[in-house]
Amino acid sequence: MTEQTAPKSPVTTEQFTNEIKEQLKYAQGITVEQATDADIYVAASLAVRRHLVDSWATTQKDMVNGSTKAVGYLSAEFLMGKQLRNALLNLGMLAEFDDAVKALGHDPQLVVDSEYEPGLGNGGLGRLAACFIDSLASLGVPAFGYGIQYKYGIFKQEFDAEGKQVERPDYWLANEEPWGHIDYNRSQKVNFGGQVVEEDGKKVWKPAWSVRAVPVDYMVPGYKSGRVNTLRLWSAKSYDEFDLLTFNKSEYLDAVKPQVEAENISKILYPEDSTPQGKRLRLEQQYFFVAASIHDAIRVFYPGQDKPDLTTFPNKITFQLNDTHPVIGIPELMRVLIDEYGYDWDTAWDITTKTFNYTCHTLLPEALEVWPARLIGELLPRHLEIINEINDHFLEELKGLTRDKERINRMRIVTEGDDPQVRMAYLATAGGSHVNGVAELHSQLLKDVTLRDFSDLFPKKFTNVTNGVTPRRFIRLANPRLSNLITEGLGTDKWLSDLDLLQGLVPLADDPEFVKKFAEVKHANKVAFANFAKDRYGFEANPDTMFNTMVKRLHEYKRQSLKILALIARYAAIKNGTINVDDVLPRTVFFGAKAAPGYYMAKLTIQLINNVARVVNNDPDVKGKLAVHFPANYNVRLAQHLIPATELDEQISQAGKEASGTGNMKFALNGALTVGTLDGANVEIREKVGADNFFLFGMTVDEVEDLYEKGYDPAKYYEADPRLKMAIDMISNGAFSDGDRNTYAPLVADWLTKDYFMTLADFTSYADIQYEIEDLYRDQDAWNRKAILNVANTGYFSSDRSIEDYLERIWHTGPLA
Ligand code: Z16
Repeated sequence: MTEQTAPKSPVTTEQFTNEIKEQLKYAQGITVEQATDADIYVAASLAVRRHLVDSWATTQKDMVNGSTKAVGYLSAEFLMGKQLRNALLNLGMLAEFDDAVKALGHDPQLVVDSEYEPGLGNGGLGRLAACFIDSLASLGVPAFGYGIQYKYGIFKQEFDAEGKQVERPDYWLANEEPWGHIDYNRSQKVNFGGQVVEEDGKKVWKPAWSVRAVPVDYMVPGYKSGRVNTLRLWSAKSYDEFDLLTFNKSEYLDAVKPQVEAENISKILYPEDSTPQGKRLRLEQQYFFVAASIHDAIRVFYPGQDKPDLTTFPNKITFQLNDTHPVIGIPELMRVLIDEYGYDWDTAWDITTKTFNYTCHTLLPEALEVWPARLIGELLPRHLEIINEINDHFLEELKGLTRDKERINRMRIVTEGDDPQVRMAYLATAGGSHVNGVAELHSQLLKDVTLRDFSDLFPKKFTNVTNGVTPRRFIRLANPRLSNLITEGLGTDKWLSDLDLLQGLVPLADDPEFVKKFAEVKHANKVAFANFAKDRYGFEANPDTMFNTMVKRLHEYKRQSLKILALIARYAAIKNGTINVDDVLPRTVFFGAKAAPGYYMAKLTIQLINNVARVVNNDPDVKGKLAVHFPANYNVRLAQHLIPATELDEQISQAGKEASGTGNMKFALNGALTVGTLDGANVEIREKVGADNFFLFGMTVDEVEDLYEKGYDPAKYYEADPRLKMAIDMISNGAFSDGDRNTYAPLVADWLTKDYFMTLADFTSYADIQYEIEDLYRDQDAWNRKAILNVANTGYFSSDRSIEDYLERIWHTGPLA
């Protein structure tokens, strides 16, 4: 007997069918006969939403009235993915939905597919925020996600005839969007520009223009908690009043321009993953959503109070700063407390530092935001004053802690010189209670390298919280076959809210019956993906080959180039007979990756991958042995289809560069084996699954460091491994550019002379481990045993566990009573 603890549907199929009909009729004015799949989608979504509102209201009420501190997760990105099936799962209505939709004459899958995926994030950081708010709600912790409702999400990727990336606007709000609730009556005014003047000895900010921040609320249902939290995304609207303008009215058109352009603030998501561009509009976005959120929290927690006692603010809510993007919130809260509520500096600082905590998501120095003080001064003159004052106070504090003047100078929040810069990571570290990295190795490197001076002087501030992913979306919804098998194997479905229970599968890895079922599930997922790919992208993938996947943003440090070089080497070896065709393990390689539109090398790498795919897939010599597919526009939906079908996952960044990775967790939990370096969360995944069940290769962080110190010469590696030489020469000779030798010359030149991320140095060990991988794969039982052990031992990587760690180490709060 299997214990089913999943939520029970609040409606029968008949009731839900009627609710959909009602929505169609009264909200949309459409008859059942006229309704398209998209109409049914809207109607069903609105009907489902109604089943959440009571819990939503109670959660809000309990949050405000109770004594449990709430969490405010401040994030410029929330990469939510589609909403409908997630809401159905949490309500226990998946089956009722399917049956109701069928009763209305529609295909449930097509109805679900009508939802346009909200892509309000770039990659890992945005998806992590989405997993975290899912877990907060599922654990019953009162929380707000605070962010921006961009009108245009991450661009839609297409490939042109030459295989180059083309970006198309993602106008996701062009169609009816039933999930967001616009609440005009809870809007906030956000000011910009102007000057600071002194009035009665007090600093008064006279802004030049302002924008109206209108909240769009998304319900965030918890799994089995009965709680529904809020994701509040701010949308910018202009005011029709110009009374704040301090301009000369004769220059009316010039003067109103900023006002007219106000709505631009929430127009578009910046498509840079970990390489900020330092653009004015981006700072406007950051301040816009953070200022609105802070004011909103004060409104929510001190309803109707003119003179609230804000010394209690840190007991009401704790703000988590997701990367440096929302760090302007620190001087904003200081400004609010001092200028608007009349607190003295020390009291304001005490409240502020108790309220904020900062998560760092990177090790790349160029990813840590640094804003020119001049720009901050133009947009937020009062904030610049406060930042300078924070800097002064901080330097004073440091003098009490160390006599090392150089160290104090290195730690300046605002740099010296005629073009001073504000280091947002330093501001966040000084202005909050805790700083955390996102995997053990990353947190260690933060302490030892990136924020070394800070951790030496404030060791207690630093902690680690290893990332996680939600098992609801990434196992249950993405992989129902495996979910059913897990439930059958464990005799309960409780694992969905207590992922450590997966441990119970360990003995089943040695049960031939279970291994067989597991193999069947994986194969069925491969077949399903092949059908999906054929239908959606028009390519044929053979499910009887190994499915090998590398999906993530395109970045040099992630080393898609290592994968493509090894693949070309293998292709060449088959063609020139270095390996016997009969000894080649048939493999299908999938890539998915978007490049930042201005990232030249990344875009060239995309072009190369597409052209390698074109050449390999059309070469009869390797037919049935090697195929390469690069479906465009990798997004959450494609992830949900591809991850469950994957057998071998690639996590091959240069050691010390990937802060954590979260794809690695999703793959392991779905029964893929990983080939990876000792980087980010790979280290912990390998520890949990056991070294025997992980394909480790490449240099360690220390080895990378040593080689760098010694002086790295990539050309040496090119000469030393004939496989590598062959691969690079083929690219140079135009094998993937119709004979043109120039197309990839910049890539080749970079590899041979710079190779900043040491792709060439790791090539040999990467190419060598492929033999091990293929030998194991030939023994399907042995492979599947290891794959099961990956599933069984990675329950730790549930975002529920991450949130529990945040609660214990940083937030010091918990579920509502
Ligand atoms: C991002 O997605 C990440 C870091 C960053 O500074 C900016 C963005 Cl947009 C990623 C990291 O690269 C990745 O290693 C990590 O797993 C993810 O954030 C979530 O922590």
